[in-house]
Amino acid sequence: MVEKNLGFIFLDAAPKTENGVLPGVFQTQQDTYAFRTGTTTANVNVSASFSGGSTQLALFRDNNANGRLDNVDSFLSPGTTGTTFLSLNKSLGKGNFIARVQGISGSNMFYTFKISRSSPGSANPLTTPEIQLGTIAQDLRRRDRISDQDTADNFAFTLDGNSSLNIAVRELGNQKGDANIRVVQDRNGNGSVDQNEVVVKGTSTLKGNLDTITGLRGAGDYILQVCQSSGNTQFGVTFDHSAA
Ligand SMILES: [Ca+2]
Ligand SMILES: [Ca+2]
Ligand SMILES: [Ca+2]
Ligand SMILES: [Ca+2]
Repeated sequence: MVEKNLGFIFLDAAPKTENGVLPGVFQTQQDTYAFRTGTTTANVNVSASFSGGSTQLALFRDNNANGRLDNVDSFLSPGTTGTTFLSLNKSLGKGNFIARVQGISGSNMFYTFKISRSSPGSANPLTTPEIQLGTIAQDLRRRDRISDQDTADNFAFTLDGNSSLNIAVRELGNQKGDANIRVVQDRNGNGSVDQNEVVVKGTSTLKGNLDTITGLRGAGDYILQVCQSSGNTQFGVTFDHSAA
């Protein structure tokens, strides 16, 4: 078990990366990463990428600010479970926090942990493939939501060389929240969005409840990022496929 203190996470700095390994002993193993945040309420994005196993990522408030997970600390729901890609996207004010990485497997579980803190309204700097859509070869619809508890959603998809895609994200319901969208490619496979990896940013309508990207083409792996600009909202995504 590793207890690491990452210190202060600076606003809009490059994501911090830690490589870890949980021993494969058929018992739940865990590492913890403590961090501090400043007065600006900002989007904190945390991810853990494993090669397999049964894994979990959870966030706690470090109430006694000692950098260690103990009984007085409080769980900040929800945690995420999975096998390969785990992520949390939360709006957090000033405080002391701990991210806990857990896993259980018969063999050693190597993982990469990432954390970033970005200004409200800015896009998610991490490329974790949270929602995996596979190759898009026909029209596709999805619904999801963004809120202070989940400030960003990453939709991972693949296009072949004969496809063209129009993407529309519409805020649903009472429209009290606003989202912004962009498509990125993690070309160097490091799990974050580097300078030359933004493919296209979405265009917003004047009224602001519809964001669109048109004529996306070119064979490759992409990620549509739907990010909170303000408030909480449900949204619908339409992937409109046509032959290029
Ligand atoms: Ca503590
Ligand atoms: Ca969501
Ligand atoms: Ca998310
Ligand atoms: Ca990258």
